[in-house]
Amino acid sequence: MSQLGFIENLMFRNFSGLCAFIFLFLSLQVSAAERFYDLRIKNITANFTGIDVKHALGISQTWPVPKEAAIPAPTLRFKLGDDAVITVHNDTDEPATLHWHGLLVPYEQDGPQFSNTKIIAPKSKHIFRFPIRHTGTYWYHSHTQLQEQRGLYGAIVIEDDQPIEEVDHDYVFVMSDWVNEHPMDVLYNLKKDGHYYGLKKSDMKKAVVKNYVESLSEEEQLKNADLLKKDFLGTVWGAYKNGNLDKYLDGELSRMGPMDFSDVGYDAYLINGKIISMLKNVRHGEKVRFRIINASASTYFYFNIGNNRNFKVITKDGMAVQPVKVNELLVGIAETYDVVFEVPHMMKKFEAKITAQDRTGSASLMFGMGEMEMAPVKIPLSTYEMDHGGMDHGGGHGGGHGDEPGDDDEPGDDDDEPGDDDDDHGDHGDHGGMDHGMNSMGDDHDMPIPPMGKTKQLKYEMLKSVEPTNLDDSLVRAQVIDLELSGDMERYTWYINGKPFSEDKYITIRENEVITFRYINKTMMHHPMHLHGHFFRVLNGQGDYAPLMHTVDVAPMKTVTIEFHANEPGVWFLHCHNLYHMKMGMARLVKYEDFVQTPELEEDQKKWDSYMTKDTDAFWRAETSLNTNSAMLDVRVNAGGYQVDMELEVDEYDIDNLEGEVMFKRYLDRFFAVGTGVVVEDQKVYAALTAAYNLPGNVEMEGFLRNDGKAIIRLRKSIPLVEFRGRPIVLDLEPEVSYKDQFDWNFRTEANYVLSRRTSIGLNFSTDKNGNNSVGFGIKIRF
Ligand SMILES: [Cu+2]
Repeated sequence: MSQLGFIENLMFRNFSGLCAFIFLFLSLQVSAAERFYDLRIKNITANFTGIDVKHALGISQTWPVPKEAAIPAPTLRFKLGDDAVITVHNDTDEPATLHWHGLLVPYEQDGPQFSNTKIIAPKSKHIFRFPIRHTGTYWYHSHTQLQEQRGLYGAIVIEDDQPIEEVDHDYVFVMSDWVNEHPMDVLYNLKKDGHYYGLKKSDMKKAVVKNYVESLSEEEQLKNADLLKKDFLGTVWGAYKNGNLDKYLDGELSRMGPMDFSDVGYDAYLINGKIISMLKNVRHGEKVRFRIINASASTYFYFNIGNNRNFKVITKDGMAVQPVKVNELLVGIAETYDVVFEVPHMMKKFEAKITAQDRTGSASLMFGMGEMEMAPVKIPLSTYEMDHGGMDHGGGHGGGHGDEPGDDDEPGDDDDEPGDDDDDHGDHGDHGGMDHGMNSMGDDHDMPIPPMGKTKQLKYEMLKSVEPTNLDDSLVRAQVIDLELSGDMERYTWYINGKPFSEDKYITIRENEVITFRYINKTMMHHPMHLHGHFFRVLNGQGDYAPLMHTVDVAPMKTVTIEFHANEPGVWFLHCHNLYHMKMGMARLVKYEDFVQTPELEEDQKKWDSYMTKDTDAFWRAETSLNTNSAMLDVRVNAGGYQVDMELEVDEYDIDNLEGEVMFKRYLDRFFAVGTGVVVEDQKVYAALTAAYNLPGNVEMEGFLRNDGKAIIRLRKSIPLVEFRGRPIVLDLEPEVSYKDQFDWNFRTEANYVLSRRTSIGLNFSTDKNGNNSVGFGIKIRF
């Protein structure tokens, strides 16, 4: 429907529409700077992978131009100095919110429920009004539940005051991740086991490798046959084969264990809502600007054009930076970059490609004409495999800490002569394997064929603001606030300074001071830390020209320092923009001292709080095994720092042999829990105290003290030994010693072959001090 048609529709078919039109017309007369949007949050059916997904959410636009609800939501465009007036109708039957990510807005217009803006109740609406104070590329998304993962996100473009660079085409480039399961189920699965998606991800990585190898010539296929044997399950044998046994042991010693770059096994990655799409009307020799927005819920993306062609980065998080030429970006969740490049004068079609950082998949946008020049395939890495030459992964950012191996001294960095702006591709064009998107500069490398050619990835250190960003020296500097980021994959809880959001909500700051946050990442994952309502300086070694950001990537095991002038009184969210991390605790509210929140919000919270998922919610999991010699049942119910563990075992299927315990525990920190409960043994029930501690080496130690004076200490260790046909064989060891009048011991071990998330088959063996041995086999089922 054309805009005129829409107005006609409003005027003649709908009286209230007519009134709205007259009102809008009048208000446009009053202030030409008011820019109206009328948006409707709707339930939609999405289908990205051949499966209809009914729980998707989209946004339709009824003003200024009607648009159907889709993923992503409509792009909102403004000019500097505009007054944005955005009416958001919630047509669904669940509460919703929208947050304007990166925009400086008054406190109560920011969006998040309970802290800033009232919930947009089902079948109601909310009008947002705020002045547009700066230019750039931003986005908006739901800040309620996991709606963002269901599709509630879209771009915001605020036109340049004066064009940063004249281009022929200016496109938004919204990247996102998609999972067919309901995101709440995804979260439940992760709460059962942080590595829940390990098998799915391994299968996806194997598929990427297989497709890649099959695309090669027969000769190359033979050379690369080893790729097909890669182990993506993090087994000890796999680590040994890759020469990474030390990293496996380090991970175990530090009790972190393996972490992939993303916790979720996604079904699709999207550019503007498409896995593969084509940009029409882009001609050779024309200049293109992509406004890259990472709107994904938990995926960092590599961005490449063609066979590692250069492009210029001109903004980060909407703020202009001194142009820097690179050929790869690693875009953190919720970050935005504007890049500019010229379509080379050659009869080729180019692939702009985004690859998920965990390398489970990609999405492509083609442009140009002629033979295809694809972007290099990023071969998935084994769990403990480091990138060869530090070329394209791992700690890509790490603001101010450029100590990544091979960061800046790779071959290929220096072939980027200044002044080759208009012909910045020649130096990559003469490498072989172009047909397969390969850049086989592998002669001097010991890898079979490097999966990537020369990459020059953007590092934060390269970002330099156009204008000085230094803060007035006369301002009072508050004490540096350390924010340590950590997580627990066992109970899937994420912490700042060892506490989830529920246990420590506020960081209080004083107006007009300079606030410094030092993010210390103690995990093997990246955390994109976003602060609402402010731009902060990232201290990356650029002095007065430190770049301004609203979201900063904190790379694994790295420290990043930011500072800002506290001049936006209010209460503002500070959180990891990995949606699942935020929801499970990695969040705070930055509160200006003496700032009083509107009482309305408290009322709102009373009304809607029970609807919201929290890091203290209860999640359960269960496992049962039926063996020839025994049966077992384990149930765990976890709610924040509280946990109930029930473990029962019946030997020889004789109820007289029932053994086990039910324990109620309180976690005092990530590794240590104390509790009380009952122990069953020899047809008697005892009261008991318990203490559980996760020892370095990821050995679980549990002690029990029974009311009859018996003391028991049990150790548990699980070792993924080896992969067989894409599935792991896991060895469990469980020695136990006890004392009452005399020492006693028993030992149990199992080897299980994991068939699926649900089932394993295995052998077990147990023995004790009295020489009672038992061997059995059976099946294990997880719920
Ligand atoms: Cu995070």
